[in-house]
Amino acid sequence: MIRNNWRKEEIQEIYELPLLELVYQAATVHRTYNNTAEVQVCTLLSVKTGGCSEDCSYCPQAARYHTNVKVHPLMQTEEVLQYAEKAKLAGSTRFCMGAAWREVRDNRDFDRVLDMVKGVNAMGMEVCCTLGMLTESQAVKLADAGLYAYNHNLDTSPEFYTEIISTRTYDERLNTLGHVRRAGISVCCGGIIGLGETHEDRINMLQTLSTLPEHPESVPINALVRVKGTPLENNPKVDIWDMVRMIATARILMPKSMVRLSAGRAEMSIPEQAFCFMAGANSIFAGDKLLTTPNPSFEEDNAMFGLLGLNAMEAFRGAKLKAQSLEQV
Ligand code: SAM
Ligand code: DTB
Ligand code: SF4
Repeated sequence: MIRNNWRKEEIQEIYELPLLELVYQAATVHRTYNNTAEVQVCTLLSVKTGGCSEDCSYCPQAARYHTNVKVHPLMQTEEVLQYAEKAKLAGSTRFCMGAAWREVRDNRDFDRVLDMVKGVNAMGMEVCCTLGMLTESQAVKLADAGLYAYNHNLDTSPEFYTEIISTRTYDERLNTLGHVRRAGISVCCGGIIGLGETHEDRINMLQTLSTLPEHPESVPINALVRVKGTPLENNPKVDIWDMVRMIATARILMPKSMVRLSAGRAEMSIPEQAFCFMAGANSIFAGDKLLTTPNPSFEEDNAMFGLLGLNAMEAFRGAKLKAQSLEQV
């Protein structure tokens, strides 16, 4: 049963289960609702890099921190489509374009992003964007251009959020998510662990996600990538068991969502990643770069998939399953 009324105490009870019992329960939910051999393969491209006005303390692209990220204005459409083609040939079915913007403005850059969306959509890939805050009419324009999904993370709990970001509010994030949902775009929304939050903050973030009117179709769980020059550069490395616990709890709360083992894989061994798949992760970012930081290569991931008996999920699988379940109602 899909529930949107999870209480904090119930989530805490799941989150605090002995680790192997938690993984067992999550794996059971996973095989009840999903094909456990299938993993969605997404590729990210930073189409506008660095120079961002925000103060997100984890982010290497914020202009105010002195990181090694080179500022790059919005890429040309042709070049982006070449990257998308390469990602498709390497087996990706979702292509996600990221821009270091606070919000979308109605200008020529946005028109160019709409062209990119049309181009990637025409290649038969699921096209996703993460461009910051959106108005309702911008969400509709993206949907009309063929945008399949929009990524906008809550990042952490409502309570801890102000410790991490001061230049925008949690409610603004939730408003954008509402605009995306109402425009009929698939919602991709998750968070980061390792920011210095407590277990309670993680539980509260999971509660916010799992009590949205509809669960996000994708829930990325990122381990903080500690980038030199950001305020969080000296945070301790995320413990693998914390990642497993987070993924397993997300899987139990949101049985049908794609739970994405997102940032942080470059610092994880294959056995560690295998544990995350066991705990219900069924999506990854592939390709040797996330937005600005390293990630395992396509070759390494293909070898891992071979070893673990995993297959890349076909494109539009989520949409097809949703249509089928609506037919059955
Ligand atoms: N500027 C837009 C925004 O903030 O919505 C889109 C791009 S932003 C880089 C997308 C997401 O990447 C953030 O919300 C955050 O969850 C994640 N992210 C950024 N830097 C990260 C890091 N160092 N480690 C892990 N995740 C990170
Ligand atoms: C998400 O949840 N993680 C991705 C994607 N959505 C946009 C971004 C991770 C960024 C990691 C730091 C970087 O490479 O700059
Ligand atoms: Fe800018 Fe997004 Fe990075 Fe925040 S997370 S600084 S909004 S690019």
